[in-house]
Amino acid sequence: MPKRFQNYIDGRWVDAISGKTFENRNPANWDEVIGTFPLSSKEEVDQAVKAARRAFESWRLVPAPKRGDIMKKAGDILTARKEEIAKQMTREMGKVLLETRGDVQEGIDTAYYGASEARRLFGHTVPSELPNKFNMAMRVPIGVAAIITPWNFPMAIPTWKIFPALVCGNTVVFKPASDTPATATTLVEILLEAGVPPGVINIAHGSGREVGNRLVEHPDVDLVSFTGSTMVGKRISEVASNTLKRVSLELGGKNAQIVMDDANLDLALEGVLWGAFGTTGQRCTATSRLIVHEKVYDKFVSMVVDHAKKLRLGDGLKDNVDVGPCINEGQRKTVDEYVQIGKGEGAKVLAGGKMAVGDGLAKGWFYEPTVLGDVTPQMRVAREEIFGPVLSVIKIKSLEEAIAVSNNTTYGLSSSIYTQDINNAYIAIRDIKAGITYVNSPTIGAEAHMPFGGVKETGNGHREGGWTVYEFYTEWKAVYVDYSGKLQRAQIDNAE
Ligand code: UN1
Repeated sequence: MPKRFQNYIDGRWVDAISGKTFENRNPANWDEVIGTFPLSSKEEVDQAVKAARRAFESWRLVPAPKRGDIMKKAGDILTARKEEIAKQMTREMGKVLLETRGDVQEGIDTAYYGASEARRLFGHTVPSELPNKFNMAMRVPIGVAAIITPWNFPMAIPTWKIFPALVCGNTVVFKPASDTPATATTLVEILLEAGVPPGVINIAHGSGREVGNRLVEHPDVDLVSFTGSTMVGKRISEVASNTLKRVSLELGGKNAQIVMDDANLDLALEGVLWGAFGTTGQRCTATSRLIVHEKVYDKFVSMVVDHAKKLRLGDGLKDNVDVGPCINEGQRKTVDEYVQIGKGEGAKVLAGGKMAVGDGLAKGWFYEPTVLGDVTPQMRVAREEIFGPVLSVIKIKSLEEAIAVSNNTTYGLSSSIYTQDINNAYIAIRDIKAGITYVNSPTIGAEAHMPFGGVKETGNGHREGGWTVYEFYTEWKAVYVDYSGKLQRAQIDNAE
């Protein structure tokens, strides 16, 4: 019998009110059921929001450093359980063990960063324009945060959102992706073990249409943090505007790695393989385009193709595997559709280009690591997010053209340039329109204590990670303390 998981609402582990469940299966072996999960409805969301609202009144009064101590403890538990969680995550969503360990590590880093930020949460003191008066601006908690997360970083992304939300004194209703509900449940268990009080964290499993939508429209939810597609992000933004919620959106990407004629090609090769095919290309930061200078194009593209063909597909729990499956049937289909669209537009399939079959692959959603050559910037495979193991290669003649091509997308999350010329590097840093630019490293690999997010249709201006996310989860309160003992009128009593 597969394990039966539950929601955690108002301090209790419970089934869906309807009793309905959904299954979660291993994408590398669809015969393997990870567990069954409650298929929640609006009622569960309403209960969770009510509990979170009630809990907010006491949680906001817990000193921030004490809340930080709980995050520290959560980090310690994650550290102790790292290997076990990584294995569960690989079974649940397919990426290789090396990467799921990294995913847990990102959660650990986020926990320890949060614990330290809890002792800062700096405000400002500002001189008053009047005598015997003290001005300060301080951060205050906001209320109930709805946290809606994707499946590609089942531990890291929820921690990016939930830890700072809690450190800042907000309470949480968590709606994880239906493809990774087990890892999400583990995170909630860890937070409870670390000392998060009942009601402060709630988890409701189910569909975006039902659970996610209700959270976004709910009048008593103050904050929504969402990572996912641009299409869904726009819809969330629209719905949330009816109740004037603060919304943080982390959306799609079409990230490019530029390789200049002076680049160290061996280094650039390692970078592009890791960036394009790590997590089976299913990162919002994945390298989806490779922009190569014409002088090294033939040489570098053949290096990439040779190595892409050698990548070993399989169950990510096995040692000799480089690339896991796509997350589900729909995603693999989308990948294949894009490859067909690319071919139709005139791109050449240089490696991969089809669903992978063979030993140990028959029951998983595997797709061969794919390199598309002769891609032009106008093609859909050069502009649209694919979210799979597909790399579109574009030839350019100059740095200026490389940057223009890199910018030729509605997205702006991550970017990369390989060059040994410091002038090229700084021009790229200045002119690439993206939230993140790497020099001589791939488009993936953001660190937990740096701002994470993008421009254009990648987001709505907020950042996750680092000190920046603490802006999102707090509100500023301006405080004036007049100790003059008389009425002092700003703008009037200090006039000449
Ligand atoms: C994502 O794909 O949504 O920089 C997050 C990276 C990881 C985070 C990716 N640290 O690729």
